[in-house]
Amino acid sequence: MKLDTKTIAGLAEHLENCQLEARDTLKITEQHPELDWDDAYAIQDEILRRKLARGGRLIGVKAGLTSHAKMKQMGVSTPVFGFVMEDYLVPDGGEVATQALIHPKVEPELAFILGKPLKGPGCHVGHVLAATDYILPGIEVIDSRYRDFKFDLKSVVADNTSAAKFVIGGAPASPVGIDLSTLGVVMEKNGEPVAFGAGAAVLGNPATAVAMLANHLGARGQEIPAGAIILSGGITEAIAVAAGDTVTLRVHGLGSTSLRFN
Ligand code: 0L1
Ligand code: MG
Repeated sequence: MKLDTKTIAGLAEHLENCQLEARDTLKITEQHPELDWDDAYAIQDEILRRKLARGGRLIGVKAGLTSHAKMKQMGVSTPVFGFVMEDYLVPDGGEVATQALIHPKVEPELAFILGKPLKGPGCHVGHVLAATDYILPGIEVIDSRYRDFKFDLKSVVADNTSAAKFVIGGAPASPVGIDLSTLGVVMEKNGEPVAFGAGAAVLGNPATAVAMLANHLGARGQEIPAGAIILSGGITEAIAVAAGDTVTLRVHGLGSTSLRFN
């Protein structure tokens, strides 16, 4: 690690305040070009610690930048991992206060709900399918705290991978027997299809992203507990939204979920 504990705590406080006050900032590597991967995840961990200390509840984890479309959109080449809190979850068909966000975008994802804990290293797709109770359509609302979404990967990790809100819903189904690679998704904004794809866009199979996430946490001595919600990453590029927009995600055989920005 290149940063000391005080600097990590200060950067976590700064980034979390930007989230809580819906204001943007320059990427933190401008001030701290020496910041390394361990520093970036330590800042993310400190943001989580702050939320838990205030009574927040951790309900899941997420993989980001898992599709080639998304990697190309952001000019990066590796996935990143973050967490989601209970107050990020929007009821299916519910509303998101746009004013509480900086510049939200939406991503069509698959959510995995674990029936059993998942732990790396050595986690693979078979383990993910065996541990998953059910999968559901999920829309992630990302809201980078960095001005104009201009960042590098380490700054994004420190900023908890732009996590802000998400909705899940539709018809839960066991992933066993479903070909997740050919699972088709259509995301609509105000009734118009704006993004299409299939599960294969996420590293060939969204369960691969979940296995990578379990291995990432396993390398840090952590497991994903039973009951956790896992967002496996955007299947298409992210789509910008504004107040008044309604977004619906339809996934073949798994129904639909939606939210509205007020
Ligand atoms: O969930 C995601 O793929 C977001 C990763 C962070 C990058 C971004 O803000 O687009
Ligand atoms: Mg995402």
